[in-house]
Amino acid sequence: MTPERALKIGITCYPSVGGSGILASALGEELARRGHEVHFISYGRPFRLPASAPRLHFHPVVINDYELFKYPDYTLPLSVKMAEVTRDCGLDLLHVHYAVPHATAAILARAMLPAGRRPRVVTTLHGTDTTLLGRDPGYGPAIRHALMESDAVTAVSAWLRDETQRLLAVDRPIDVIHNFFEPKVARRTRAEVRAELGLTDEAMMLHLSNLRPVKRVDLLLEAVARVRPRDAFKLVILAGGDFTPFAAQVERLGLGDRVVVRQNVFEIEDYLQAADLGLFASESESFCLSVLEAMSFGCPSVSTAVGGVPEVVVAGESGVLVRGGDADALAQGVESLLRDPVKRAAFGRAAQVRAREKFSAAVIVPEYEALYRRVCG
Ligand code: GMT
Repeated sequence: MTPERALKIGITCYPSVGGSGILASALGEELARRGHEVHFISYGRPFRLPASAPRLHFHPVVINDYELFKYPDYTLPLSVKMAEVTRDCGLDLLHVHYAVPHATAAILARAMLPAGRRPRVVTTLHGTDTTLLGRDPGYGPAIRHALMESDAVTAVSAWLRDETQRLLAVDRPIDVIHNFFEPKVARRTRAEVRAELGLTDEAMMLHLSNLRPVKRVDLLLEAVARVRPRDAFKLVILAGGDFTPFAAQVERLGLGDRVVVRQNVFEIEDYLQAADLGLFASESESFCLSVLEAMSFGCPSVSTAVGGVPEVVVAGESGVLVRGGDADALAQGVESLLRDPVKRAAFGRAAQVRAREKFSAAVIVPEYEALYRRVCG
């Protein structure tokens, strides 16, 4: 049997803190490790991408801020760069993460190239590109067009696939390829991290997110304030956004000595391995990569059962899921795990096994490779 030819893949994502960029970076790294040539095309180097690795390339998109325009445009220079890299490096396909504006730019790039040099376009939907922007009449029709014109569309959960088909009336097939997480080795010991956070005997409750309104950090703090006994835990927040708007609420709820915030942390593994439970109160979540990151370290979470989260966590087995918007239920879920370390450990073990068996690179990356082979013919 002849070995399959390595592919030349362009990847576009948001390079800053955010689940879609994290996933796209990890995918690019894994594809390059498997022998493919991977070209990232974006306005900045994705923050979790290694500084250098074999077969991994980065092509910056330069955006000029012309006085003529009130708002600088990114879509056109991105499409020109995509076309240029496809032509110069002989890319087989462009895989764009988050539809806006990446899918539109890829469709335009493909149209700019002569027949025979055109790349296949694969669009991966991550969540708010459908659930927020898809509802916006100023974006919806353009997103729908880009999805209909893509050679393949994937969604990170079955829930997101169904939402996309419903909200955008997209009657084409959408492949579900769940997210994956490949934990790196922590740099510090659990004891070192706990000492840095000022933890003694308390359980470490962890929340990590970009703190956008959809994450309902306000609800999360309300829930934490109801947890008893209050000296049984500390809440550690790894903030990929500005926490200062929540400082007043922390004070009002008397949580000043219970909450520790770390801003823009790169070594998340250090904190994940030290955590005893995760807490997530999102009002919408297509997947929730952070829950999976915690699971990979044997850390079970209490989370709202919204969107695709029930596809990640098996309630009562690998974590606790509660009704969205319910601070009491979140607090009770946390207490149930704080009170019962044996149950917590059992959930943690089940979570880690599930993360490895369902959502590891070894399971998910071949699904993307199979999809690429399918569209490339
Ligand atoms: O809204 C965010 O949290 C960012 C957004 C993104 O595109 O970076 O996250 C979405 O994609 C993540 C990776 O696939 C998913 O884990 C998140 O659940 C999803 N967020 C929402 O659906 C709100």
